[in-house]
Amino acid sequence: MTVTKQITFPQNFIWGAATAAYQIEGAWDEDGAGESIWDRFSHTEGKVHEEHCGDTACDHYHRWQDDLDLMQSLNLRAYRFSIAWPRVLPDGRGAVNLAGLDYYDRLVDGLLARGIRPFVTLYHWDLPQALEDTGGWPARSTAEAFVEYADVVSRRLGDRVTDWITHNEPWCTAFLGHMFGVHAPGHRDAAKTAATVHHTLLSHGWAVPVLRRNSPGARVGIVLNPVDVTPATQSQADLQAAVLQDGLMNRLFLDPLYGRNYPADVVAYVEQQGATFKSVQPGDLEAVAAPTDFLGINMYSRAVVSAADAPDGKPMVTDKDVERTEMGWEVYPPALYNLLCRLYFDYKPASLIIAENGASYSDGPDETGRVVDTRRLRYIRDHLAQARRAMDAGVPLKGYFVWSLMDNFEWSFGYSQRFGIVWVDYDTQQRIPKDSAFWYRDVITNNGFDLI
Ligand code: IFM
Repeated sequence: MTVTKQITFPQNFIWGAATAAYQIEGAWDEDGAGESIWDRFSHTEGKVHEEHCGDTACDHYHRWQDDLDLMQSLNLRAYRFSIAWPRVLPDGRGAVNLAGLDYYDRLVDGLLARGIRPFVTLYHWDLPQALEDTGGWPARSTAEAFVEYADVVSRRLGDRVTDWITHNEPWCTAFLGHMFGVHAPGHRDAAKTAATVHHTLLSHGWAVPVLRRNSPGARVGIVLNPVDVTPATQSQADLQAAVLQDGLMNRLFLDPLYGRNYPADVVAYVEQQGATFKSVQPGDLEAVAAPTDFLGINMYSRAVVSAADAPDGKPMVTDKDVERTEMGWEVYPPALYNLLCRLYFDYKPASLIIAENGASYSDGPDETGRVVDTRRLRYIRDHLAQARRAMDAGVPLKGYFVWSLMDNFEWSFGYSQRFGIVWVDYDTQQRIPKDSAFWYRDVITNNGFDLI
């Protein structure tokens, strides 16, 4: 006998999908846009899979109206997108490119006209190259420039946007971009990494009151990529490695954001690597800990840590025979429950949203044109069940955004990884909703689903 369990969500639960500017927009140099560090990085030989770049991506910059219609047909209640800083401020600060602002203005109006709530991310990794040239995130002046940018954008959109996200995954900005060199701007430097951690968080804290002033009554938060860390064994060495990993990926960001200063063990580790947190000035930590309305988390997998692995903060699995997505990431839905409970009961954010969750599988159209992506559907379903479990345990989870609305440019992996619930044919720019999209549409309609 098959046992069916009904999973239902509160009436006002926010059902959404997420994207980011560089990953979908294309039109990288149109209408006065400035160069971003991702333009420079992807145009540099050897940085991205098969020299792919975001020059055209999903051509969303030109096709946004059709894409908004598609979102509406999928019954999405919210859409999380990011603003390309160099489109608005081509030099990073100073002269505003009105054409860039107008574009996002139209996008917001288009969403609202379709009953879709915009969640705006200000920084999803596409720093203006001009700011990189004056020191990038390791320089305090970039944090100051971010506040000017937040001011310009929120003055224009703040009367209609009610949900603001300052940064997406500052861990990636700092570590992938400045320590491991696999993301723009491609540095491998511990000192730059530490300074980037601080300046991204500082820019967040400084921007919060600006967003509140320009967008009265709006909700403001940050999105992190915290990880559920598990030691591979109960050995002392593995336990210690797991504590450090948790420190580097989680506490290094969460502790200062929630008023606890940078964690001493991580600071000591960073100093062993020859870097310091000397960029912290009096008053900074108070600014970083500005109260927010929600904490957004992006969750894909977990980290099983052993002392034998370098403590580099990358989600990893031991060589167990586990189910993985095509990114090689372990599929482990209970990690979402663990993470949500840990974050809420340890840090007590005012509320939480799952700002990204999803999976890379390359299933494409069959001979009838249908995209049967059963593994993605199951992945989303099982994670939603864990999210509901965390809500039952008392976690104030307010929304869920699937990553991603459509297949797109997956950073150093180029177009080789497909996370979308909508298939994109990059030659024709045709969009085909996958089975997971239709399933998700029905989840939204019913505010839940049957778990068989
Ligand atoms: O595509 C990215 C996104 O830009 C940030 N979070 C993780 C996703 C999948 O790697």
